[in-house]
Amino acid sequence: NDFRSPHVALLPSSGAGHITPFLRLAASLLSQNCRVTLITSHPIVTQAESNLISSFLSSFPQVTEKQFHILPLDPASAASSKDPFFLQWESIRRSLHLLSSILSSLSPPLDAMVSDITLISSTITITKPLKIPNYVLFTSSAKMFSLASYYSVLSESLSDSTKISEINIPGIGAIPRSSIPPLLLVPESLFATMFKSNSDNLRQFDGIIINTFDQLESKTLKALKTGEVAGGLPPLFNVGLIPHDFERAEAVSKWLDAQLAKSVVYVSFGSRTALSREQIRELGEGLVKSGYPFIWVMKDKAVDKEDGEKLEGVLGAEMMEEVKEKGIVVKEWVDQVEVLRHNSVGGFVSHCGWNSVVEAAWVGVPVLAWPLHGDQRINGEVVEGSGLGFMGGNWGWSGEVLVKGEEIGRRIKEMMEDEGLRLRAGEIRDEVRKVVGGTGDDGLKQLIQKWRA
Ligand code: BUP
Repeated sequence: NDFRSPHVALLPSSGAGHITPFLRLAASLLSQNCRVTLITSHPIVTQAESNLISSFLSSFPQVTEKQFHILPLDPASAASSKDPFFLQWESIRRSLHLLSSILSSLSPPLDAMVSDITLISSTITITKPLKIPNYVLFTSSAKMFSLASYYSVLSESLSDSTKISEINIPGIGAIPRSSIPPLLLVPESLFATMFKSNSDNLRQFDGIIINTFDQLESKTLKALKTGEVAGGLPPLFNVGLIPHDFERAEAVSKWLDAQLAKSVVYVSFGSRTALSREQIRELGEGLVKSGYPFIWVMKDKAVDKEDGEKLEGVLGAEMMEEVKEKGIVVKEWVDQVEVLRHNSVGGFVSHCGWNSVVEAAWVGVPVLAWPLHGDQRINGEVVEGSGLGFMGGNWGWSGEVLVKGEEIGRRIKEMMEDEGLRLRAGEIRDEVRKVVGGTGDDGLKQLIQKWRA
C-alpha cells in the first residue's frame, strides 16, 4: 500500500490568493507520487488566475484538468455584494450540483476531494452521496481558522453586532472588535452568510488542511489540535504550502541587482485590493520620504482585467516624477517570491493576505503589516506575535482612514532600521526550512498516508 498513488481532486475557489495555495498543494502532492485532478471553474475572474493555472498545467502535464462551467447568478443575488470574488464563490457554490457527474466519472475513483473553505457548505452535499472522503483547504491563518471553527457557537450572539467588543476564543484569547473582519459584523452580508454556513459544515469533513508553519502559530495549532478551541472538529493537518517553479514570472531582477543589500522596500497589497487614489498618492509620498529605494506593485482596480489606467494617470505627473527617481512602480504581475528572496530586499509592506505572510516567512523578510480587509488584521496579529514583523499602530480598515505619507515613511524607516526584526525574520526562515519540505514535514505525509490506506 505504501506505493499506491492516491487520486485526489482539488476544487479551488476564485482569486489568486485561493488558487495559489491549491496549485502549491497540487505540486507537493505530485512530488509525493499522487494523482491529481484539478477542477477549474469558468469563466475565470482575473487574468492572474488564468495565467497561474496555465503555467501550472504546462509544468505538470500529468494532471487532469476538468473544466467546470458555472451558472450565472440571478440578478437579485448578483446585487447582494459588490465584491466580484464573493460573487464568484457564490456562483460556484450554487452550480456545484453540476459537478456530480464529473466526479463520478473520474477514473480511478477518487481517494479524496479537497475543497476551498469558501465552498464547503455545498461540496459536502455532492460528495457525501458519492462516498468521496472530504477535506477542506483553509487558505488563511490557523488563528483565522480558530475564529471559523468557533463561529458556529458564536454567531447567534453576533446577530446584535453593535454589542460586541471582542470575541474570546478558548485557548486563543481575545480578538478585539477592531480585528474582526468587518463584514462579519454585518450578519446579513453575503460574506457573513457564507462564512456561517461554511463554519457550520466543518464537522462533516474528514480532515482540515491549514497552510501554516508551526514557527508562526505553534500555540494556536496546539489549541486547535487538542480540541481546546472547539470540539468535534475533524483531524487537522498543517502543511506549509511553499512556492514552486511553475510560478516564475517577471522579477525586476536587473534593477534589484543594482541596489545595495537589504536596502529595498517591497510594497504590495495583494491581488485584489485597490487603494483609493488619495491613499495611493499618500503612499507614494511615504515611500519617497522613507529614503529607501522601493518596488511598488500598484493596483487601481480589484480585478486586473479592468485596470487599464496608466501609472501617470493614477499618480499624477508630479508624483510620477518623484517616484521614478527613487523606485519602481509596476501595475503588472511580478514574481513576488523572487523579489522577496532577492538579497537587495530588506522589508515588505504588506496587507497580510495569508499567502504573502507565508512567503515572507519562507524567505525571512521582515513585514510592516498594513491590513486593509477581512482576515488581514488577524493575520497581522500572527505576524506581530511571531516576531516576523509589526503592525505599526492602528491603520484603520481600508477606506476608513487616510494614512498620511509622513506616517507611512516613518513606519517604513522603523522596519528597515530594526536589526532585531531582521534577525528574527531570518530565524523564522531557518526554522521553517529545517522542517518544511524536509523529513519532518509531518502534515503532508500523514495526509497522504491516510489517503493511501
Ligand atoms: Br499582486 C501579486 N505577484 O504581482 P495573498 C500577487 N502575487 O506573485 P490576496 C504575485 O499572489 P486573499 C503579484 O505572492 C501571493 O501568493 C503573492 O495572495 C501573489 O493576498 C498571491 O497574499 C496573493 O493571500 O488574496 O491576493 O489579497 O484575499 O485570498 O488573501
